Amino acid sequence: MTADVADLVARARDGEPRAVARLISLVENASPQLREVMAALTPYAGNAVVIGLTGSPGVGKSTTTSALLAAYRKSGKRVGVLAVDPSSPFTGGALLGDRVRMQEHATDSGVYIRSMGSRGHLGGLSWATPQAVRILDAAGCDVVMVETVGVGQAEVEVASLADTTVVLLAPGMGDGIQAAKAGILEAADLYVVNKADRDGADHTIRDLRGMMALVEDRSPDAWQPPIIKTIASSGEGIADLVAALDDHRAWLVESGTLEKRRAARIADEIEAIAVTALREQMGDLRGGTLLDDLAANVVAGDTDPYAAADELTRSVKKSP
Ligand SMILES: Nc1nc2c(ncn2[C@@H]2O[C@H](COP(=O)(O)OP(=O)(O)OP(=O)(O)O)[C@@H](O)[C@H]2O)c(=O)[nH]1
Ligand SMILES: [Mg+2]
Repeated sequence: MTADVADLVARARDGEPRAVARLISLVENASPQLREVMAALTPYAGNAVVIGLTGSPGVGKSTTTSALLAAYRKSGKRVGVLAVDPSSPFTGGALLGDRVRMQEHATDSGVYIRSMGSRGHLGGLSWATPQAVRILDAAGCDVVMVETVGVGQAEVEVASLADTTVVLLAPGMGDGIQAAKAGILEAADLYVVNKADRDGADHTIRDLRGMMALVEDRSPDAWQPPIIKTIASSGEGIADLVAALDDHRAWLVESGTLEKRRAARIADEIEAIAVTALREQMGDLRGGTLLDDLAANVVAGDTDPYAAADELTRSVKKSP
């Protein structure tokens, strides 16, 4: 079904939740109308503070997000939440727990909460997430939080979509530190050691400090990621987390890092859109048989993979 984009965009900018939901569905379904949506929305985006939260399954990302949401709502801010599951091909389902945990906010008109899976479409989450963030941003959210499960490369990518990336750990979850080793350490602007009511929180902090020392940037203007201890389920430490997020925001603006990060992020987004378009074109070439034909030629020894790739890219350039 085609949507009246101008009308949807106008209603979304008025803060109508159903219009916002509809626009995000266009992203999820990789609708051809997205081009028009993004052209209409981009002038109104760029005001929201985008916070990424990542960490191993069960560390308390949703509980923390929900607590932050409550804190931001108290100060009158409009808040969007995207719960992104890189491993889930479906929307909903796997993230039902999040819905329950965020239920208390469900009837608040200053809040949008949305779960997103990759649905296995081309480009995946690195393609879809920034567009969904832009919709929430243009719809007037002051803060957009993106929750992703820390399971691998995908969360590093999604984390890089945020202005500020929060990495959560919890005591007794050695794999949390393991995940930190796998590259997320460079992406972290803030650490949260959640479940501080459990034994071993201080041990986790010590381990983390050891890991951080290995990647520490000692230049005088560099940001030093703080470690915040929280009990998200009772709200303890959440005020400290809000303060640390504000500090990081101020540093981002003053150091000029915010602008640089945003430009880098948009470059990634443009690349993801272009690569997706190129892949689609390759798939469409000669009714989708060109790649198969080339592969057959390589198998038969008539050509080599490089020459075949050249032919493929030549064909893409030729197609409109
Ligand atoms: N004891 C304790 N439990 C907590 C705390 N924070 C969250 N929990 C509990 O830990 C469990 C997992 O919390 P979630 O917020 O769903 O964790 P998550 O990281 O979003 O989980 P996934 O999205 O499944 O990766 C829930 O049962 C929470 O109630 C805490 O500070 N202390
Ligand atoms: Mg969660």
